Amino acid sequence: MSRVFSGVQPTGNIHLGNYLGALKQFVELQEENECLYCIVDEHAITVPQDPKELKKHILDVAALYMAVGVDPKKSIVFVQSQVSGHAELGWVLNCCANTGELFRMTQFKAKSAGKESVGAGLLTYPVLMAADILLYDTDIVPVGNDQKQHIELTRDLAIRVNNKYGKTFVVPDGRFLKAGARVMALDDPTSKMSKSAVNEHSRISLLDEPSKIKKSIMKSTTDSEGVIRFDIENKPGVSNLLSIYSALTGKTIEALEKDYEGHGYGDLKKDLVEVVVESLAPIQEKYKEIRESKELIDALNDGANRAEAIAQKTMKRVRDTFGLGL
Ligand code: AQP
Repeated sequence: MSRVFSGVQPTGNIHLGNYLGALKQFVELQEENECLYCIVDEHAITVPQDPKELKKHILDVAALYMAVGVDPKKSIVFVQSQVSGHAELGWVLNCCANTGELFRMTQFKAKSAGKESVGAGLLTYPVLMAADILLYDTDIVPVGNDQKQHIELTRDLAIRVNNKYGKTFVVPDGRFLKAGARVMALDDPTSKMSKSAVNEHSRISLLDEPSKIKKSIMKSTTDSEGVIRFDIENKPGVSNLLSIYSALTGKTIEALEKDYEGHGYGDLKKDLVEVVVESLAPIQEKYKEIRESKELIDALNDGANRAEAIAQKTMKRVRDTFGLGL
């Protein structure tokens, strides 16, 4: 049995990219592995957050995990800040990371672009992510493609410590899906779909109403060729719509290209609206039930206790490795 760890930031409602890139894997993996799924609230504060909204979003994301099928009886579902080992190991690993490698992270470059000054947490975010993963002796990290560089850094840090001090950390592997690993923004298919993008029509959130889903998909950027075929380089918009369609229905891209031979983009978009609305309806129904239930907080507290027990063992080993404490 492998140990699996992943997390999502409570920075807004989970969108199709988060779902297809990460959450779908969470559900698959929990059947045959020991899984820890975290709501990474300490990552969220690397950019300013409204405290009341953040607290609400933590529960929203937890309820969405469960609504898509993460079962808190099978998996450990918990909130990052309830286990102090994340911040503690984050500090230890900060002392092992080089500033040069952190400045090279593309996510840091993107989120700090054009700003005169940003919080130091934005720079060291990938180190905290490494701590999240290494704290649980994780073997597998199911994530979207955008996290590849951060997983590489996690592996580098683990190997660096193991080489210098002797085996301390398990070196994890990222797990990326073929379909859905990188869902692009609907208004700009050259950027990834993101919770924090200003244009709400750039994404489809799992809780969007059918009318909003329709508007976002019908407005989505395509091209002027008028032929429905998959070609990321020259037709990123149409390719993105085909990828979403394929990931939600299980139909291959080739089969979709055949189905839509001779059809216009309007037909593809209309059908995709139906596919998305139908796929999200059962998730939305379950979400409402779970979000209002008392069991949600009980499940998260129980998850935090179970995660804490694993984290304490790792932190004892880490303190011994680095000669910290008595
Ligand atoms: N567009 C995407 N396509 C596929 N996977 C994606 N993920 C994020 N965007 C896409 C995956 O979702 C998981 C959780 O991501 P996160 O919330 O921790 O952080 P993020 O990658 O920064 O996501 P967002 O939506 O872009 O949030 P903001 O806007 O707040 O930064 C990860 O596994 C990620 O790979």
